[in-house]
Amino acid sequence: MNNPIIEKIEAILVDLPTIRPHHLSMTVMKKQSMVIIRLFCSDGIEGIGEATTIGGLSYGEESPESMKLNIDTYFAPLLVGQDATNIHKAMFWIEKNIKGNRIAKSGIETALLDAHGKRLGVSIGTLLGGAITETLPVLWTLASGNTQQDIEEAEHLLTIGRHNTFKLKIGWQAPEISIAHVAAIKKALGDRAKVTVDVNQAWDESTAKISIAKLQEAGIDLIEQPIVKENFEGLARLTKMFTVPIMADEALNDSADAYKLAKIRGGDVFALKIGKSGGLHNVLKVAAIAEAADISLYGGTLLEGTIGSVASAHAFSTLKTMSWGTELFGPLLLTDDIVKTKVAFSNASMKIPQGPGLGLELDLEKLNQYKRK
Ligand code: MUC
Ligand code: MG
Repeated sequence: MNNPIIEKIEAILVDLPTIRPHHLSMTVMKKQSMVIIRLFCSDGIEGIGEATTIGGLSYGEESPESMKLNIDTYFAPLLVGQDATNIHKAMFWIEKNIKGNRIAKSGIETALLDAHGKRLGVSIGTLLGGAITETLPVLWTLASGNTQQDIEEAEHLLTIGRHNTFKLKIGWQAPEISIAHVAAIKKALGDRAKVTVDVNQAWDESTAKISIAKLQEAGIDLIEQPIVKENFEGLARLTKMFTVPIMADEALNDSADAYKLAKIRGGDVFALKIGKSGGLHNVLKVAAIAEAADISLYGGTLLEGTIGSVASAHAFSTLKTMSWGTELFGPLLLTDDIVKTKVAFSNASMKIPQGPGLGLELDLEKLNQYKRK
């Protein structure tokens, strides 16, 4: 009997409003734009995936619009007619013919895995070799742009028990203002919460040296990507200089980056993201290099909605230890969703859906409502 083939791929631009403006060093988000992928197979099975970045072209080289265009023009013709059950072969074919475009590749691989999981009646975690956990710790990012509002937001989330770790997005103001903001929040929350910061590459190395010393003094738990992504040696120098752990985010994409960074210990922690690495299998290769180098793991996000966040969660659930937890809170930053069953977040963690594939079902009415017209 012949295996089912991929018959059609649709890439749909979806814009969902955020619950409040989200301030990062490179942009202020008032909505999230995602590319939702529908992959139809000849056995009647549909797989779904998500390709999402942050702030148009402000985070990286792929924009939502370029991802849709490239999926329609290049990915789909390569995939239509291919065996829908052989994910490695389909991704190998894509890799051979398409350079870069890692976020789009991740969305496509997610849709292939979702379809195959549905076909076999198993979750993506099972397809990847088996999940070690069905829940993952999830922090919340405070980024309203206002210190007092951030404190109130954190207090509320601590009271309802939804989160106990907060990441602050800094670097969009002068370093002294950023540090005062962080110190005020840490002082208000005290030992009741862990506080981490993400500078998103905003400082040069000498500013980072001065500023991280002050953040360490203020009791901050983790410093994420303080300097430009290309400065690997700088990350290594900062890692050596401070007790507070330094995390590589934008510097780390695929396993080649992981290898180079691990060799010079450019970070105590690696931020894993399926989009940065070009998919779920690739992110696990990055994790393997980190594990071999005794570098800790953190489950990162590109602020994906539910589909991308759950895909990430399935990959992360197969890892032995995620010492720094995850930031898969993307769905909670959005006012609405395009899946029927929302993911449950409580006790500072998320419950990973265990149904076949991703364990999610698209809400076609909502998809149509938020689809870019
Ligand atoms: C990033 O750079 O880590 C993660 C949380 C958040 O608010 O933004 C992201 C991206
Ligand atoms: Mg980051």
